[in-house]
Amino acid sequence: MGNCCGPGMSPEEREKEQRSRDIQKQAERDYYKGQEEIKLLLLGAGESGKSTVFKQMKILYGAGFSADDKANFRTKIHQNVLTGIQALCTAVMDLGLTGETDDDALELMDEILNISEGQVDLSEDKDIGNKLSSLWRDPAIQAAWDRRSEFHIIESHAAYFEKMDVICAPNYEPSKDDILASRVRTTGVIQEEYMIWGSKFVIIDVGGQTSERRKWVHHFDACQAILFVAALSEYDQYLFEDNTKNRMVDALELFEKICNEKLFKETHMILFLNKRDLFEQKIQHTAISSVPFFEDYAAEGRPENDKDAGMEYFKDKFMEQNKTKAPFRKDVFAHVTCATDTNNVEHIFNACKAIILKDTLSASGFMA
Ligand SMILES: Nc1nc2c(ncn2[C@@H]2O[C@H](COP(=O)(O)OP(=O)(O)OP(=O)(O)O)[C@@H](O)[C@H]2O)c(=O)[nH]1
Ligand SMILES: [Mg+2]
Repeated sequence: MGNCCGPGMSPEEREKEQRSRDIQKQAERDYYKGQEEIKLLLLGAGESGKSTVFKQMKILYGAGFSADDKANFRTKIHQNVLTGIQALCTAVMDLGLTGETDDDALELMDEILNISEGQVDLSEDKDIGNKLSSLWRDPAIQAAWDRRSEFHIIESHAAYFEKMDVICAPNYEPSKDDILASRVRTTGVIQEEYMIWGSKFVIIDVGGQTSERRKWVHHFDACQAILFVAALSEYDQYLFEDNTKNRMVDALELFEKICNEKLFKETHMILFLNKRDLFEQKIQHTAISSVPFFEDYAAEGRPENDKDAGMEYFKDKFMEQNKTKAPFRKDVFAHVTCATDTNNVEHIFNACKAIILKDTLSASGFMA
């Protein structure tokens, strides 16, 4: 847009121009308010962080978590802790790590493996916190943790394992961070409505595991933007539902399908390269080029263990999946995110405001 209030204008012209701009701004504000609804669809593979972004929307734009929500999350967190430690105990056996510890610890692992999912009120047994903490510090369990890319475990749950005494205490009430770290696989579709930037938003969360993906198509129409979430940190991990499929390769293939999908020709594509915090930790000890599929990382002389070079490499890989061509060339707006960090999500979401609203504005004639 040119400078409309240029030096050659008379004071009257300048005033008229200013008035016209004010009217346009007000109309834009009214337009946002009158907007029927803006649909945002969260897509991405299982465990990429979609529901975590969805929870952040509730924190940022909704009522937050009620006492009932917290009680539910408490049960989920207990399940997460138990499942996580049980996965580590099983890995000690499967990976032949029993020699790293003593008989007492092995007996304790047996005891923990025998707790069934129904018995998950960990706060009922006052010793359980100590038992789980001592197992977490056990050398065989730590050796299994170091090899966690070889079995399924939620990496961010190390934060729970570090504070087992708090989580297993009788009056434990999960904090906001504990709730954001919890993991419940989404099945089906969940949606919530919020007023954001003066407009009604409908945010839709779906399950990302392969069996869930066929349900997505029912929500493909009439969404203004897609937030595609991909976990940067999962370059050395395999799918929960198929332990032969590398998670990053799966995410790239999925993004290729979504980005080039004809139904999304007019839909804005926002890419969240998520789990930045876990990626930054992992890249210090797991070279990207050491993972089959990503050997080309080293080919162009990129520095190993360099988080910025690593992020750029994966970002380029996602961008290469965009095969759309002019005049329908799609812009993909990529952001590196940490979905468990409320400030980060708020900041990035605000940065997406213009993109999300641009379509509706241009349809109304406010933007070229
Ligand atoms: N450390 C860390 N953990 C994250 C981040 N984003 C998500 N997580 C955790 O990763 C796990 C999986 O996240 P979800 O939001 O449940 O993943 P999802 O994409 O909804 O998975 P499905 O429902 O199976 O499709 C949860 O335990 C989250 O707390 C992140 O940026 N950093
Ligand atoms: Mg989910």
